[in-house]
Amino acid sequence: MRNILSLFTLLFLTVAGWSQQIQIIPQPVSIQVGKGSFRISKKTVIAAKDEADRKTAQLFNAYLKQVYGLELDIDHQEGKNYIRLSTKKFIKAPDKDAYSLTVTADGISIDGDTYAGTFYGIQTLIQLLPVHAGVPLTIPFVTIEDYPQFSYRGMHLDVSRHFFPVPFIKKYIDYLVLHKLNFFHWHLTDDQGWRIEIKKYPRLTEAGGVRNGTIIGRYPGTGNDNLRYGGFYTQEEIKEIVHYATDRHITVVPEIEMPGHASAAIAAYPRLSCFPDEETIIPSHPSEASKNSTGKKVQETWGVFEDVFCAGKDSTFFFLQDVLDEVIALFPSSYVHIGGDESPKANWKRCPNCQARIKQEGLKDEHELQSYFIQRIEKHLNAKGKIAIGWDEILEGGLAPNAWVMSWRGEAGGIEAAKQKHNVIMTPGSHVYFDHSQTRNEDSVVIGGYTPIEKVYSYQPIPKELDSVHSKYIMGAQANLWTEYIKNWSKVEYMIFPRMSALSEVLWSPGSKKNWKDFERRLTQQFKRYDLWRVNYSKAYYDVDISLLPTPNNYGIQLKAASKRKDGSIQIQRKNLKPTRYYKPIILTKSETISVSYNKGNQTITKSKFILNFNKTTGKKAIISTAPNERYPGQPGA
Ligand code: TNX
Repeated sequence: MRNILSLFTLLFLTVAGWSQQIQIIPQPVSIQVGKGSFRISKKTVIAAKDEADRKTAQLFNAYLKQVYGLELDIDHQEGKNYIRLSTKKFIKAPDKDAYSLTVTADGISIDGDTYAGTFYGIQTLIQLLPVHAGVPLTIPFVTIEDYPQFSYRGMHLDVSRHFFPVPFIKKYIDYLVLHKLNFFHWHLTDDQGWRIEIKKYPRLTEAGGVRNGTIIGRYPGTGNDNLRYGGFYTQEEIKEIVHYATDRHITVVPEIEMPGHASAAIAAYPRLSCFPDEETIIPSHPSEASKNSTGKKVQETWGVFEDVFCAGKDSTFFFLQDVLDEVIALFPSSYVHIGGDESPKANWKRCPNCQARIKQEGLKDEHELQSYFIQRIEKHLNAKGKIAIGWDEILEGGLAPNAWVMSWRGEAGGIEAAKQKHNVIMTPGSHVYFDHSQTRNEDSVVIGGYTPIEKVYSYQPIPKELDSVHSKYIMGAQANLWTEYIKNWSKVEYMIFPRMSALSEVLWSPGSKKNWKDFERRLTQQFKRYDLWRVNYSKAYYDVDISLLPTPNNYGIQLKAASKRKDGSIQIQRKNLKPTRYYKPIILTKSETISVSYNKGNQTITKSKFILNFNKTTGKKAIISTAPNERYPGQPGA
């Protein structure tokens, strides 16, 4: 009996162990765990018949080689011991990119409804592999059925404010792939640099691609670094990226900003401005080079600038159409993003050409002129078979007939557009701006805003305000990475990870499968995968919350530290003392610098320093001579 019992326990523990290993982000639609496991070895053959599946097989093989140092044979037929990729010729749900993945004693089968589906199956298989290299590649018996909830699952990258060369863009695409995202929104032009080669207008990159310097620190900054800063992608490089993305089932959406955020284009071709002879104003800390020269310049600071494309001159439209024609030829995607955000109307108000246009076209005001601008460009794109996407400002003055709206100033624009039966991509600043900090203890310069991973995870792309008829216009969502304060690649990674994991689950997994507690369990495993991929992810998840309160008898203050995580311990380090584990509030009676860290085993996960300065009133009883408003009594009470 005892033996049977322990056998039973062993079996139970093993099954529990196997299911423990299955920690996939984004959570699949259904997972059934069996008993036993299959081991990928040198003898395992990847079988794939179709050209597209063979491509996927090669990419998987490249992953195995890079991460585990293992390279497999790829064949048309499976024998015993296989990883078989096949994409069905009859398609169950073509818009769903569904796949199933089955692991048995003989091998692994991945069957996609579409080639993209099969490719997603491989991404899931990657997450079934060990999180450490150098161990057997054992995979539990499992059957997974899976498909995405939203058809648009995107990440954006601003390469204007700071430029990231081709190898990094490829890396970014790799990250999207590993998270089953399928749209890369490439923000190629802005006030601080034009980054895409346009053959007809070489000055766009020659002059518009370089700025004389950049402000130092957070806007308005403390000075200018006076370093010439530039970079752009040649058309060959653009093609290379698009090819790279297409192989990985990622659609690249190029963005060419108009009519605002146009300083770089105007610096290259001043006639695009309503006032070609007016000098560019650099509102804070211009570089020495810019101070010592006149004329139009590429911006050196951040924000919104009045010198926008002139809507009064037909030549502006001809120029933009030429640019878009070259862009269209480079990007096979059906979508072109044309910006439309933050375009001040001041220049148009005082421009005789713009005012004449308003009269001629019977427009009410400059907002309708903006709408005229976008509609005219949209018509050009539609005629070439392309769909225009714009930021939510394109609603103002009337939406272009077929445009998709990207809702960034909250969800209101998206709701309005969906009600008008326009397709919508949600990118609200409140939940998916990855340029906001994800920790309260950020020690690098960031733009502001606080968007921790919990907040991203809580996001629901379909707003409650929409009924079932209109909610189908919500195509999905996207996180944006504006790079004013992101100068290098490790910061890119630090800002996107681990929030991208939360985003992927928001967009891929069924609402019924979303569960923060369970996500946390899988996230801990995902951190190990990040380590395996050598990405620089933020440890904000382990932040220790500090609160300060007066002692009951007012002789000092008590410092309380708390962590939501239970898998480690809090350590406190005070001057001249050994670090000690935190158990209860610490009483302080004089100024001190304290380090607080979160530790797991003997590893420090996060550490922050607090400088506490005492003055005569610190911790003392305060007497308030005027009673506070009852709605704002303070903490705790008056
Ligand atoms: C607003 S979001 C912008 C960008 C800035 C960003 C900073 C949007 C359409 N425009 O130009 O980089 O805020 O968070």
